[in-house]
Amino acid sequence: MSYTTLLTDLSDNVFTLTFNRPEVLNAFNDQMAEEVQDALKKAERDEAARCLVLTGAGKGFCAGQDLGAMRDRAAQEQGGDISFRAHLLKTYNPIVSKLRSLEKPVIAQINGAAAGAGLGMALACDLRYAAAGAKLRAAFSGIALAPDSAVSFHLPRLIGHARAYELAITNQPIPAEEALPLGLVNQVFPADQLASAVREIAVKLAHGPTKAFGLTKRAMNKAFSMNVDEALDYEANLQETAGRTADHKEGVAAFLEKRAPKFTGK
Ligand code: LHQ
Repeated sequence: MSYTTLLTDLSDNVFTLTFNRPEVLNAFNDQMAEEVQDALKKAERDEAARCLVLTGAGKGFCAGQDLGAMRDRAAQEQGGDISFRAHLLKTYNPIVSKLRSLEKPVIAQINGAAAGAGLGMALACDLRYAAAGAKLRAAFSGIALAPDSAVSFHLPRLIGHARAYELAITNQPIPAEEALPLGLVNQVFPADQLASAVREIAVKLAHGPTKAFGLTKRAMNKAFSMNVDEALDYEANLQETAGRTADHKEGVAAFLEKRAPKFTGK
């Protein structure tokens, strides 16, 4: 599949997916939703892709649903109604689900506004690095909608119920500098240094023990729905798998030989 709404790149074991509809701050139309799903499947399958970076072309990260495209589609539908449920099941839900289940580190490089489903994409990533001045905004209540794209799931887990609910219903924009102490982003960089700083982090992660990183993600995905004994048992199972990887053997050997490990992701 060749893409018209995305740019993709695989180099140094980092798979970069750039939303590329800058004229609408990379808002999603149906084509982009389909292409993102395809690209994520490729990144998941490709063993050379050991870390993913999601970012946006131009001055935005992603402004969520393209509201103009939605209006145009509604005008074409009989009666003017679109099933939002059907739309979500076909577009954002599989993307968010894949971002969470994909067992490689996924970074959101938030270069500019992240709103609505675009905020959902950023929150579904494992790590968030933002440009100073980039704004995060729930946006849903601005058009009288409730959160989707797992914003209602991730936001309270990241910042607690009261703040999450407040951001959702007030629709107040959160600049990256304020998002940092809230725990919404991991780090903020000057806008002109964001790409190179994220690249450095991503390349480092892409040369790490990919299987162990993936198992760590699997464990933490489950952690909130288990009690401590279940978590201990689950960890023991995952450690059985991690302990059998070539990277584990290499890590121990490197430690004992007092040298840096060379992880291959196997
Ligand atoms: C846009 C958009 C956009 C089209 C900026 N669409 N053009 C929705 C519907 C149904 C079912 C299920 O799910 C969903 C999920 C959702 O995502 S709902 C939330 C949809 N998103 C929004 O409501 C966000 C709307 N955008 C904004 O609030 C602002 O644009 C933000 C805060 C993102 C950025 O503000 P600014 O930096 O001031 O940029 P801007 O507003 O000037 O936008 C720049 C251009 O991008 C502008 O076009 P123009 O031709 O005037 O330059 C905007 O119209 C266009 N744009 N977002 N979502």
